[in-house]
Amino acid sequence: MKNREVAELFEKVANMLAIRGDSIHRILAYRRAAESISELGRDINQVYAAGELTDLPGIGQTLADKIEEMLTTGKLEFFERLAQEIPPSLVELLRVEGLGPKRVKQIYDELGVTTIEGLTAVAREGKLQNLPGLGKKSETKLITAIEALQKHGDGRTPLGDAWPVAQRILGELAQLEGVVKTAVAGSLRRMRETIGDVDLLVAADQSAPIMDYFVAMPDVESVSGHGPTKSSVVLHSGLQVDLRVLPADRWGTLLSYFTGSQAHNVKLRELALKKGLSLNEHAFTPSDGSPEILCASEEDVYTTLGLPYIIPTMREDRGEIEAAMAGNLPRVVQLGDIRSDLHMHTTWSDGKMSVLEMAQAAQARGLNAIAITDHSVSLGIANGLSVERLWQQAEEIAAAQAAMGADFRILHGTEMEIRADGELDFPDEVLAKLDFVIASLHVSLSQPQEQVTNRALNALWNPHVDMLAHPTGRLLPDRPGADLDMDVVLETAVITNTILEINANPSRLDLRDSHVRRAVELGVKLAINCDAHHVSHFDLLHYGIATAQRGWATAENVVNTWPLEKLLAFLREKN
Ligand code: DGT
Ligand code: CA
Ligand code: CA
Ligand code: ZN
Repeated sequence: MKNREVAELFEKVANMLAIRGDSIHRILAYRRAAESISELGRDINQVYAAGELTDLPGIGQTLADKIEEMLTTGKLEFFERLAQEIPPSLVELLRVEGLGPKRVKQIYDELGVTTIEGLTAVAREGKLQNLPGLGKKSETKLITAIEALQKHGDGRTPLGDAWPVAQRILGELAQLEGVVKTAVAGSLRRMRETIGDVDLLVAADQSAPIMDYFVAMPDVESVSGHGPTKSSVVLHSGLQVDLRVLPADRWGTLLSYFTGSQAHNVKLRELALKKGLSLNEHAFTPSDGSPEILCASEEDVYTTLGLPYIIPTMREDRGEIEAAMAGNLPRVVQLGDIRSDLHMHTTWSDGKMSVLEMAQAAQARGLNAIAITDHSVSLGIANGLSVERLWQQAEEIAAAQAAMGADFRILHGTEMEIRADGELDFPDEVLAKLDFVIASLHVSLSQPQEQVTNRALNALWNPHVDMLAHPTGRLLPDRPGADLDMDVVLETAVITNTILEINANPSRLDLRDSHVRRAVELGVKLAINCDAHHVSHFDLLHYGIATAQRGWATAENVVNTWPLEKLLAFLREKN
């Protein structure tokens, strides 16, 4: 079996366990394992052969045994047994908005429905409305939700598509009378690279006028819920948006609960229980009958639990709660820490602005240095520079440097192609004269793992190469990028002291969060760059910062937070 097949089977088991009503811990364990394997940069069969399965995050001995069984027999006995009880096709029903595992179980038990087609049929025949807890209204909503699913699918939306839409809607809601606070929540606030649905929160005393405005917005295609505390809509783009409205004195618990992740919340609730408190979106409720504790801020929620504040991007139950309890939660890199941007393009290749315009825009955003890194000759499609044009460009850079003055530094660099055969686009004597050398994989990304990994390694071993940009070359949501052996790439980057990029463009986010985490553990140097082709792209930086935070990177790990002198000294030492 391949990585994807193992991950999918675990994900399916997690969902079947949820439908069966199993313990949340068991469900989350399978889900975590599925995630861990799908993020793995190596062949799971190799990890197994090396006896290293239990080194993977979220894989203990029990799950390692199950993986071994799958890899050696192609089957999982536990799944087969579970399937006797819970038909695997029921998992499909969870894709329908508004259908949770309990409801799916009920519809299966009472009506024998196992597929979406079966569900549509019983809904149209009016058989759902007679089930306990369901009515005519929920039946109609389910039919709408099935239609939305069939029309738009349920693929996850890239972060960079969902974020601006959420900000615009929140901006509109913030204008309404009586609105005290607004926030995004859910995976969007945690800045996951893809978003299932958008969760918005509003604090206000009166919810009705806000809900009425929300469901009537012009970009709403259909309304799948319209209630006093929660409404849900599907936009014409297919994006689903949930809105919750609650009074401001409960804001802290509301925001904390709906930010998730679910696994993080489960741990918070367990901590609360140990203190004799039950925690939900409304309040902490003491078990001894004393009055509930309201939290107006998230800080209050963490303080009540005896914890320091944990930022949303770290709330994935990847050890952050344990680290917070032990007092060694890292201070991860912040937007304000960034002092330079080391990867951008101008009209010399496929950028839209001049060197001076890029420098001025960067300075206006508070940076004190940039590297101009246009494409190299073999990337003809992006008007890559020949050696001759590269030296002509040096003159424009010198002129722009003179215009900017001593407070701002423009480095002359290149984003050099690693060709399909692994050769670098410029000879060493050219690279030696540049201030900053990026190597990139843009072509032949679908080569077999060993071949494409060797190309990356060839660049890392070149002493003039300072940074490997967007290492895998993936494009969200559909182009997976090169099948790099990430462990080898990261280990080589440590040995050669080469920077790996966290490309902030939301269609890249490459390195991705889990690779950043591994890089930080190994001591790889990182840089967070916008790969700007236009001055407006400098505003994408926050996506890269969030990805770095999700990988627990500190400012020290990220070279473009360093003072300019320290950065230049590092680059000089590197050739
Ligand atoms: P998504 O939408 O799939 O990208 O992921 P989330 O994390 O945004 O999940 P979503 O939209 O289902 O719910 C938003 C947050 O609300 C979630 O992170 C935690 C909280 N939440 C929602 N439903 C439940 C639940 O049934 N149990 C728990 N513990 N938390 C929930
Ligand atoms: Ca969500
Ligand atoms: Ca939601
Ligand atoms: Zn670039």
